[in-house]
Amino acid sequence: MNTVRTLALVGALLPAATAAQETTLRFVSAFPENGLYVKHVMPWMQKFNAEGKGLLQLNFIGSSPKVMPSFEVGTAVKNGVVDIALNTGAFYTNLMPEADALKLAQISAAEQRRNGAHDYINRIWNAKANMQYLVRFVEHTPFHIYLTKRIDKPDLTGLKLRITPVYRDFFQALGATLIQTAPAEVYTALERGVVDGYGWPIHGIFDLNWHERTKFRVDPGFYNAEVSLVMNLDAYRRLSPAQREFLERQVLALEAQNEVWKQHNAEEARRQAQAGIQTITFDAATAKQFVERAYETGWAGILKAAPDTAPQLRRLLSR
Ligand code: 173
Repeated sequence: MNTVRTLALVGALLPAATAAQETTLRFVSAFPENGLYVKHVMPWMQKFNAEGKGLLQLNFIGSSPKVMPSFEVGTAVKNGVVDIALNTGAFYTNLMPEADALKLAQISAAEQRRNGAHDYINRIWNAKANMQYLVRFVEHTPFHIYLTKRIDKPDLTGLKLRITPVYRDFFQALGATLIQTAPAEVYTALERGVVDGYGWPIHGIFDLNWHERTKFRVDPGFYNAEVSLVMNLDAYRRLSPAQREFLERQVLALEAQNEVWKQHNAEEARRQAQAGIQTITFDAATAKQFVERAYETGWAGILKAAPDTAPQLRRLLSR
């Protein structure tokens, strides 16, 4: 082939080769669209897409329950139906019991990168769920028990509580009757009196109007709410080094914002008080036992379901 023809050929191929370098990833949220997690991630996604032109783009397909049920998003990531999901481990325990262990972390996401927890999580997530665990963007956030009826000690006997796997072992130990629902079904369950309360983080109860049906919050909170971005492992491995480096930089920038939850959570607690939600508190010794019981029952559940990995996870995630 002569030089002129070779150059013409290279010229013809170049635009196509450049265009092929841009990859678009399908992004789904397992939490509702009008909720605070999607709102938190949207500005980040816009910046991602602005800076990633020609390299990597996120295409927001939508959220649960509209696009698919919350508890099916994990499987969609595993199978590659979705490339990236905004999700929490409690919604994909069907793939592996370890998914729900991240709520038990007592060290920050940044510390988890430093002490090897993040890499260990990825070993499990890669092997068992065909997922790359990209970034935890919610932390510093306790869960609470919210009730329509008053209790005066940590005893849920005779009460029906809405749960996800997050709360199952703890609420069961406290004597509750358990009813699992996705976030989208909590309001109706409260409205119809199907439940007397629910587990949920300190923030976000106004997003779907649950405050209208909530009379009490039990203090103290327990655990550490986890919401993360997870990616289909095949899609992750298909990325070029430049795309991976860009993605890594973007997710670290998202993680670097995690301190905002501290302030936000304090504001949400004030807003709950203003909405007339009363706090139920215990004496100091009872409160301490309550939180210890939460961790004991939580780890017992993970240890039983995943005896090979739970001890190491516990060492890496505990203080
Ligand atoms: O739906 C839930 O109560 C739940 O499991 C969860 C997990 C993390 C953040 C918010 C809710």
